Amino acid sequence: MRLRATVGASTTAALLLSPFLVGCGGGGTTTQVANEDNAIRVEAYDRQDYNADIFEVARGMVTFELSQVGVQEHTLVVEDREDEMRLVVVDGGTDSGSIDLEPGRYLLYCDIAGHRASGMEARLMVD
Ligand SMILES: [Cu+2]
Repeated sequence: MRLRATVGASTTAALLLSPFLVGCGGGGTTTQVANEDNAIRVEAYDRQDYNADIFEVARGMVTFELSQVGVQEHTLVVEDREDEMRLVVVDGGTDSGSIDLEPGRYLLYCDIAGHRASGMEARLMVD
């Protein structure tokens, strides 16, 4: 919300950028799609959110590449499949792992205490 406090020319920039400010009260969802190798990039932010609301991948082996943007430790797990993959990022690092998924709808979330409750989850669509 800091952008809204700016005035003048900056206001125009804020309005232009607003579709990309996920979780900033503006509505709209963002989607991240896997690449041709069925690998998908996920960024974890200090505001306890990921870089998209919906992640789309293809069935079969899916590779998640988690990177930390900020300083807070974050994780990435698939709900009900937590014992198969748990990615952890600290100190600006990255982590990656793969999981075999059938078509369906899943939930991704961060299992650090309190983070999911703060909204650190996203939908995972497997086609
Ligand atoms: Cu987290």
